[in-house]
Amino acid sequence: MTSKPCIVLGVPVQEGAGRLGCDMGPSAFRTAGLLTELQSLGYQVEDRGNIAPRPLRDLRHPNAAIKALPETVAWTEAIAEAAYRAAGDGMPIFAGGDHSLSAGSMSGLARRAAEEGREFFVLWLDSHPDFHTLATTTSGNLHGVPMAYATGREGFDGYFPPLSAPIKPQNVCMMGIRSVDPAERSALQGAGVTVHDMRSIDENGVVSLLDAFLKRVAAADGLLHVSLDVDFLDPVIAPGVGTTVPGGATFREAHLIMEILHDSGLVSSLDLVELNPFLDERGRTALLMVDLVASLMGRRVLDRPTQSYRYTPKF
Ligand code: Z70
Ligand code: MN
Ligand code: MN
Ligand code: MN
Repeated sequence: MTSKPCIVLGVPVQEGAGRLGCDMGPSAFRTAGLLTELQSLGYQVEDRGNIAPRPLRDLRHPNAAIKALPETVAWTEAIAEAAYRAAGDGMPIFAGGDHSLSAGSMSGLARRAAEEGREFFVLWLDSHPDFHTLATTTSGNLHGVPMAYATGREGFDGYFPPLSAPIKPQNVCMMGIRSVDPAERSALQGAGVTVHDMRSIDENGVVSLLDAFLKRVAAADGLLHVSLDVDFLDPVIAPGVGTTVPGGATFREAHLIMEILHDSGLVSSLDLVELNPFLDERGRTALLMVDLVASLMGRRVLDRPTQSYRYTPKF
């Protein structure tokens, strides 16, 4: 994977979700052992503490449904800058915080990748595509817009920070999708994003779908950002999230994805988002998320790599 240090950044943003509680996410990840797990896997770990938002500006948008636009913009500015800096120092791990944080993480990381002349890819593990623009969101919860913003869809100019390096939709692979609003569905049609819904996972299995994407990342010698929303997982195993959607990834599918990602050696950054400790049961969702990070970073049951790759990782 990487011998660079892991840089943990807490992002206690909650204004993008429809309810309170994600601000406790960074604490819950630390309490669940995020740092010690990484250290015990042999990584050097730097905890940069929690990011704070920039000062608020007065911003209004014609879509009256939108909630907390000044707050989300203030967070995005701060997160993007921290992401850009951290990507130069090691492997950034963003411990959220709601999914609006990915507007900042992806834009800052993509800017760094572009400066380094590297192609930037995203594996989006979520029940939602989060592909609304400011004009199309009906809930007004801005955790529903980060992918549209980071890929340079229209309508963010004058509100969100200008994008220096929009992510190519062709470089985005979504898995676990099962809750899509009508405007997102039509925007995804022909956008170029690879979307694997749960039906596709059931029909094909996670291994072949992930393999096909990782081959493309490897062929481009790309950087791979993984954005893991708690609601990717089935709510039976991960209840600590505000938007539970039935029919999610199983414990075994999620760990297998993480193990394959580890063996690929391609992952360069990670978002952990939407954990709501107020809704969790005795920390089990936080603990599961930390266990998944451990699998992603190289923990394995037996000392053998997963057997599935047909692409050639570039170590
Ligand atoms: C819905 C909306 C969403 C995350 C829920 C849900 C969006 N499409 N995103 N949880 N991470 O309200 O726009
Ligand atoms: Mn999401
Ligand atoms: Mn989601
Ligand atoms: Mn365990």
